[in-house]
Amino acid sequence: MAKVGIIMGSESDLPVMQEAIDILKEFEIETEVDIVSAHRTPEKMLDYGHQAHQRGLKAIIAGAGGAAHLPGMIAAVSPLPVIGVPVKSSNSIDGWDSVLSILQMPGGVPVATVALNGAKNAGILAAQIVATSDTSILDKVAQYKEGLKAKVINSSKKLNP
Ligand code: RP5
Repeated sequence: MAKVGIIMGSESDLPVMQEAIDILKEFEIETEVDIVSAHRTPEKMLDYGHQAHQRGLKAIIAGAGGAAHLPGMIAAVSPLPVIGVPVKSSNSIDGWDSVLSILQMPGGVPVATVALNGAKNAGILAAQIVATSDTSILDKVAQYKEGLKAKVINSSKKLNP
């Protein structure tokens, strides 16, 4: 059963959002991936937001660019934690429009916003949410972090043998 829902406003967001899909695959967390547009398929968006938790999802990653309303609107109707990925899309001025649309949510409706095009971190954060109730995932996240540490130590050793 999928644990993390990954949605995006357009197929054009997929190259960025693929990083979330890939890292969750690395953690062996099942995902469901779909295109859900706040502006072009508003009914589908509301259905998705209302129903996601009933399918057993633990977190939703939502990516969108430009006037990026998808993450916030999903957060408005879903009780699940929503992680927003601002995408620097073709209709974005310079990315700030997506960042601010996703980041500046009103009180009571949080969206955990990652960096511009930061889908990999969104995936890791979703894995950490799943890990709070799954020790095997917790171990995998801990191993991942050890790997990050090892890489830096190796780079440092190469420069300072
Ligand atoms: C947003 O508009 C989508 O999330 C995408 O980032 C952007 C452009 O969409 P397309 O015109 O490429 O379909 O809603």
